[in-house]
Amino acid sequence: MAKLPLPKEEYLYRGHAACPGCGAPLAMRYTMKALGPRVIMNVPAGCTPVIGGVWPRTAFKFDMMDHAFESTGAVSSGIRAALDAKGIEDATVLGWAGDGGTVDIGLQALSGAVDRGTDFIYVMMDNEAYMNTGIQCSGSTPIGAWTTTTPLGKKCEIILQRKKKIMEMMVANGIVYGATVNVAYPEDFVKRVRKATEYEGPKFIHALSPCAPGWRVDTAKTVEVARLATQTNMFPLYEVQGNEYRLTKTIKERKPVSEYLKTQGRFRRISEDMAIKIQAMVDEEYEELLRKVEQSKG
Ligand SMILES: Cc1ncc(C[n+]2csc(CCOP(=O)(O)OP(=O)(O)O)c2C)c(N)n1
Repeated sequence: MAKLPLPKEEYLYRGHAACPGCGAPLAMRYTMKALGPRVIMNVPAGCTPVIGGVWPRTAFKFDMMDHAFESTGAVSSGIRAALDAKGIEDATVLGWAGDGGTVDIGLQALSGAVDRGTDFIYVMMDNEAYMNTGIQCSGSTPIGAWTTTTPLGKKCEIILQRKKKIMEMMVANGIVYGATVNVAYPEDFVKRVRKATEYEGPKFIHALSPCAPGWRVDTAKTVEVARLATQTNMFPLYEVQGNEYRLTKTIKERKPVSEYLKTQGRFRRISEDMAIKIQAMVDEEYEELLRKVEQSKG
């Protein structure tokens, strides 16, 4: 892939309060490099407002508004309406929430904002659990993962749940542009967020972002692990314009899912049988994605 020169500007000061190895500051840096400083970011409870640090100091070099957990979509529509009323056209409204705040608790407000056709970008920072309150399972926790609310007993079946298909839900809801991105691929990340700015209306970015304590990973390895998620097709990278799908990263030599699973303590109790089932599920979902890509070409 041709390398995109990343803008030098940084919108996150050093000394922020993220854990070592956290993907969220990377996701924020790449998003802000793509959008520049004319951004009004609104964030519910979760890791992100904590990463900014304790008032009166902040690590963020941009406007950020903190609000109630369920409201990211509604607050985004409100900010957009206020900007429109004032005739301000050059600012981007950025809704930013964790997976819990998106696929579960904030889903209704997000759906409403998309339904209203709000001109905004929504980034779902997916660390695959409610991390800020101590690693509880969310609707985006992947199949087979340990969390504090899905403890691993002898019967692993209790955690055989799939991630909610949030991109599919958003496409059905009527987004004008959607993309999956991964902090392990910065150039692609910046490209997709930049592309989102070219469209008017609701845009949805699904960003995979590791959490070292939650995924039970060495803090130095999180980017490596995130990259494996895409190299194994656990988290394929693609974009959707209207209903048209396009792969944004083609993996020439796909690695087995077991390689991804074994890098993380949260999957440590997965049996061989279950790993085979997960591989089959990943293959099936990837085939489904390829079918959509093919149909889009025709
Ligand atoms: C309505 C409501 N329910 C629960 C909480 C408690 N709470 C604060 S942060 C958080 C976890 C957020 O998880 P997620 O949205 O996945 O973001 P992350 O912490 O992983 O960044 C929870 C449950 C809250 N603040 N408001």
